[in-house]
Amino acid sequence: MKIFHTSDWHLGRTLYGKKRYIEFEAFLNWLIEQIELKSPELLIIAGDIFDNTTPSNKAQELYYQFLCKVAANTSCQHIVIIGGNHDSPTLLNAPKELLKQLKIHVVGNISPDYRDDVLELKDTNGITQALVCAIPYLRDRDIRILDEYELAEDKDKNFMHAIKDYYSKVCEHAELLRQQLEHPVPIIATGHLFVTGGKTLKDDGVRELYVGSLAQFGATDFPAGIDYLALGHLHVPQIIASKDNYRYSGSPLAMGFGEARQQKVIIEADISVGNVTVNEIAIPKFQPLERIAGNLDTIKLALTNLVNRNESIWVEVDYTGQEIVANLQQELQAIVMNTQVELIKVYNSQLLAQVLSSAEYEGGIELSSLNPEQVFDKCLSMNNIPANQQEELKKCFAQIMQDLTSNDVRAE
Ligand SMILES: [Mn+2]
Repeated sequence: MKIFHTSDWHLGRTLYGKKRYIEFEAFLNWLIEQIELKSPELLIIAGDIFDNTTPSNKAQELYYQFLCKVAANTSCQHIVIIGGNHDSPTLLNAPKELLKQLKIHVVGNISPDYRDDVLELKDTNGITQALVCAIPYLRDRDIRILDEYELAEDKDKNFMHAIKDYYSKVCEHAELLRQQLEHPVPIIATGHLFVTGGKTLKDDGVRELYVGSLAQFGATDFPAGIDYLALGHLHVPQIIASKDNYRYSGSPLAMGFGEARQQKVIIEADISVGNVTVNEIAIPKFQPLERIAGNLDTIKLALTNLVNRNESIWVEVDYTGQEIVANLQQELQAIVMNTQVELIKVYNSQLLAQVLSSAEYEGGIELSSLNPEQVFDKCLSMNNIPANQQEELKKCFAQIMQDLTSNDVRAE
């Protein structure tokens, strides 16, 4: 069976407030072309379809238009979609039954009976082609009965055990189904989680899954018998533990300037029982991003070179020079004015460092230059919170931040 594996679309994500719908649309159109060209029978989208739990109508429109085009106009017979940590499980699941009619299988969160999360995919003649273990991002409350007396140090460990158990029992059920079939078919598993040893890049937009967690999920914790493992969550495409058939496809778009130069891909895999051939298909860069760092002269020169390329480029500048340049933004803006180069973000590290180290804000710094953690740190020091309490408070803050972004606010 030939499949396409992609993940982490983050539809609706912005770059410092700049909307990126043109890029998302270009990617989806490109993906449809690839599906027409290579004719996969199955497309897997391994979570983080949307960037947040309340995606805009525009983001949803892109998603449904894409699904409709693939179902109606291509030979791709099945689409499997799982929820990621950024997704609202109930939002993904709302049209589940309707999409099922188009052979689009959505698993936003786990089913009441885990056996239902093993999908038996059939061809047009009704012959089973593959079994797919579709395991969305697992939240603690989904897979465990929470015990309020549980010790904090046991929590991580018990939760991680529950995740491993869940993967085991779903895959065991798939194995059982496989043995009952007349012809052996491949087992494909898809999940959204962090596997120990996975690569991330600074600024790639991957949100920590479990705050302060020491418990880990390793490559050897996946049950045996999986012919291909399609993972989502990490945004850098990669192979897990040197196993060519265990992969993260990574995100289709660079999520931040830090990964602007990284080649994004989708995975094409030909899967039969015990045998997989894998190929990465490079995704074009729909919007060139560039990151420039250095002193004023370096930045001005680099910026001029970008202007001379005469194409649309979005730029992030990080001024790291020694002297304080108060009107940096204006000086750089003068270079790119009336050109195709757009300054998306200018970091003035010197000015920032000065402001962060002084006791009071004296203006000149934008709040958007700071992340919430930096603001919280600043708050701790301004209020003279003793060092021995800071650690615990920072942990609580991180937990609150995570709850704010991962709660399924419209679930009822
Ligand atoms: Mn993601």
